[in-house]
Amino acid sequence: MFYFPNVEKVQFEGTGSDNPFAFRHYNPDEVVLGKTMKEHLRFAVAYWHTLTQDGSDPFGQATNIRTWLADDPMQTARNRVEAGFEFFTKLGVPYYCFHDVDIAPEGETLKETFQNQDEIVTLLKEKMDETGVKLLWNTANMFSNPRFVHGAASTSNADVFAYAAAQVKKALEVGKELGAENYVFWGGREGYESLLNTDMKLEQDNMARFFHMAVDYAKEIGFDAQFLIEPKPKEPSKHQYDFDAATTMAFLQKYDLDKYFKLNLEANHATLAGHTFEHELNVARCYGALGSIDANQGDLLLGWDTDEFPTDLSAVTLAMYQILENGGIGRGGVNFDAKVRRGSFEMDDLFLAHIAGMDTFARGLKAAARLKEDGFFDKLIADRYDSFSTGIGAEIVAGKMDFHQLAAYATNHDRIQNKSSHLEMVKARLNEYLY
Ligand code: XUL
Ligand code: CO
Repeated sequence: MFYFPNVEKVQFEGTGSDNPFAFRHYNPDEVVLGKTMKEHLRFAVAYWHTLTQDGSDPFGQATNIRTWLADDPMQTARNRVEAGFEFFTKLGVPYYCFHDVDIAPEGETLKETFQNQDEIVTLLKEKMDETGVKLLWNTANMFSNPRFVHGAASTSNADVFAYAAAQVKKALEVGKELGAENYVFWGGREGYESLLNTDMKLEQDNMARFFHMAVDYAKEIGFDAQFLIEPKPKEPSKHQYDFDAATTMAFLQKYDLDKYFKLNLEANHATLAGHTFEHELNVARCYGALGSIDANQGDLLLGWDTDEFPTDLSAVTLAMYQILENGGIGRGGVNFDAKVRRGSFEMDDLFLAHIAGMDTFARGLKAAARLKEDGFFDKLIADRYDSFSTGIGAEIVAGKMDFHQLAAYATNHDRIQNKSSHLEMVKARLNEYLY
C-alpha cells in the first residue's frame, strides 16, 4: 500500500519544469566546490513535524489529513514507519531524525514505554537496511509529559532526574542500535519561570552532572555519535539555560564538557534570541563547535517559534556560507525542523514544503559557493582589517605590544582616520549573488 500515491520519486527537472513535485534547483549529483549537493547538504526529515504533529494549535484542533492514523496508537506508529520511509525515499533524503516519543506512544509504565519503542525500532531498522536511509540524530523528549513540569535534568524533583536519565540511557541504546551519527539534547524544560523559587546553581550543576553521565554511558556501550546541544531562548521556559550559542559554550566550558559536545543550531531559535542564524553559526565556528543545523525560519512579526520551512534565500545563503567556511557540516546535516502551516493540511503538502526547503538550500549553496569563489567576503574583510596586517597592527596581533608601547605610539598618532564601510553598496552587491 502507498501513502503518497500522487507522488513518484521526486526528480531534478530544472527551472524549465512546472511539475510541482520536481526539484528546480536541488540536483543531488551536481558538483559544487568539489562535492555533490547531496554530500554538502545531508538533508534530514524531522519525524515529529512530518509524521507526528497534527496541525492543532492553542486555539484549534487538528487539521492535518494523515491516512496513517489508526484507532490503536501502536498501529498508528507502525503505519508511520511505512509512510515515513515511503516519504524519505520518494523525496530522496539520506537522513531522518526523531524523539523517542515521536516513533512510539508512551505506555502506562516506563517498562511498557520501552517495549513500545523496541517494537518500532525493529521496524525502523528493517526499513533503514532496505532503503539505505540513515539516522542523522535521535533524542529524548523530556518536555511534553506533565512529569517534566519543573524540568528534566534541571528539575527540582530527584525522581524526575532519575526518570530522565532512564529515558536518555534508552535513547542512547536506540541511537547505537540504529547507527545514529549524532545525539541531540534540546533542553525544552531546562530553564526556569521565576528566581523566587529557583536554585540556579544547583540546577545548572545537575544538568552538567547529567551530561557527564550521558557521555560516560555512551562510551560504556560504544556509541560513538557526536553529542550536540541545541540552544534556544525563551520558549517554553522564560529563562532557558541554553539561551544561545555563546551561553551554551560558556556552560560547556565551565563544566569541562566542551570536548564532548558541539552545537545543533536552529534558524528560528537564533532569531528568537535576537540574533541572525549566521551569527549563531559564526559563534559556533569560533569555538570549533558547529555540529549540525535545524533548518527552518521564523516570522519576525510573531514572537514565537513558528518552525516554517526555509524559503528566505538571503538568510539561507548566509548560513550556507558559514557552513562552507567551516569546511562543511561534518557528521551533521540539514534537518528540516519545520512544519507545514496549519492551512497546508493535505498529505502532498509535506512534499511541496520539503521541496521548497531543499530547493532554497540548493540555491543558497550555489550562491554561497559563488561568494566564496569570488572571495567576496574575504576581500571585504581583508580590506577592512588591513591595519592589523602591517605596522603597529601586525605587532598587536603578534602579541608583541603592551600598554606602555601603545600609549607611546598613540601619542604620536592621535589624528585618527577611519575608512567608510560602504555597507549599503555591499548589501546591493550581495543581492547580485542571490537573484
Ligand atoms: C524545539 C526544537 C526541538 C529540537 C529537538 O524548538 O527545535 O524539536 O530540535 O528536541
Ligand atoms: Co530543533
